[in-house]
Amino acid sequence: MSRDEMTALQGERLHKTVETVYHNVPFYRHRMQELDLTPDDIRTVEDIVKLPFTTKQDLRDNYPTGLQSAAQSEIVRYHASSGTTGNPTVVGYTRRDLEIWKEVAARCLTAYGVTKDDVFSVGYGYGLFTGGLGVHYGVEYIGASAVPTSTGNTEKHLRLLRDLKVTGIACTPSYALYLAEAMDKYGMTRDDICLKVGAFGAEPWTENMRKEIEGRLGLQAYNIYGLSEIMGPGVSYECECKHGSHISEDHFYPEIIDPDTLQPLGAGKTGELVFTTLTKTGMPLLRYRTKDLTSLIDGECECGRTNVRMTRILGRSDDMLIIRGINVFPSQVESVILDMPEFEPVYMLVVDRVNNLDTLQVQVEVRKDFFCDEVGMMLQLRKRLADKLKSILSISADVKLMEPNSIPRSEGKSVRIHDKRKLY
Ligand code: DLL
Repeated sequence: MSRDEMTALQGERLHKTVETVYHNVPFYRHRMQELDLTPDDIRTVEDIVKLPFTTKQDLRDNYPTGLQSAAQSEIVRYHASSGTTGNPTVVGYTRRDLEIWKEVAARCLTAYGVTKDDVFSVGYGYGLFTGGLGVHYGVEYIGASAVPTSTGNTEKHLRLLRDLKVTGIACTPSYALYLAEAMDKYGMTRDDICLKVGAFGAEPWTENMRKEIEGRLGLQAYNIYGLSEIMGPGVSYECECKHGSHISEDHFYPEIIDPDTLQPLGAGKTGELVFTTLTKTGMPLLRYRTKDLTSLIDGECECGRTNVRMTRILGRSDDMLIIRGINVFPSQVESVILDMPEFEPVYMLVVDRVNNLDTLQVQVEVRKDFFCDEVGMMLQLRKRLADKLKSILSISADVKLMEPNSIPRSEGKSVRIHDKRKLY
């Protein structure tokens, strides 16, 4: 599509989206009324800057379904991802949303060269996380054979890669490296498998990791990006040029803003990525602040695709950590600790990568009155905290109980995260 055609289509879809949320979502109607806006003020994509932003906090404040636009009877699926504290972010999809999601996921796979002749292993988690089911339906849609391996059980995964002659795989880049390592352990080499392509995302990765994964698994490694609030995997994807990820901008309109001033930044400038959904009907979002830092690459790609590209995610403008593909906010850990009278509100999260798998250790100070030499009691306390953390974070943390006053206090901003992972 030419730029002019795309801009016209986006303007039309934007107007329709704004009209829909204005009438169906009180949150947006009030925000727009505060700004003295009606849907008629939003006609072209240039008008988007008049609209209010949406944040994860807004989703939390309207938990669970306050921002839903479609009637309950129209929602056919829910997914959920981590909120900044206890409440997850819930996203409802209509049948039409799932159709579009399937199509954008299939676009990614097609760009990687996947066809109906491929056997494709989906190694993202199936469940509330969007990775598994999101990629799965794209694989089926193009007629390739989906193998829903999900996460865990690496030995069975490797066996299936070999025996089903799997040619494509989707998983986090760190899990891809973990698989490569496990192959050594089980006495397999890359000649025992016939992988050709991999779709890696859900967490940041680098060019060096790409080289390493490609070398060890013998495949072409491509980026896949997405977030559940906007859809899930498939918001953007690399093509064979591996120079930026093409955004499905006919469905998700991207902007880059300065995270401090909230002003739009020009082409090529690095800032926070913001998306407005253009076709979603379950929970359309206006100017959703992803907190992901990146820049947009204008102009046509050598592959011939005309849709705009984004560079790799360079970081976040908030303190969200991605651990084993799961989003973790330090504030979630804090809220659990503050709820338990046995602990001081002093803690430290130590994140590391051991054998290509992320680890999380939560160090927390036990209050003087509760600290004791009785091992059984301390073990019980440790287990209670570990269980609560597991249920809130969806990943296991190694809890380390610390003596009162043993975690260093800082004079300025407290340092609560020690991320030892090196994205080399
Ligand atoms: O991670 C969706 C997804 C699943 C994408 C599978 C790709 C593959 P959430 O759990 O909502 O959704 O997390 C979204 O993960 O805002 C980024 O910070 C990060 N992220 C996702 N993909 C990439 C990527 C899924 N390719 C958050 N590179 C986003 C860097 C990524 N970060």
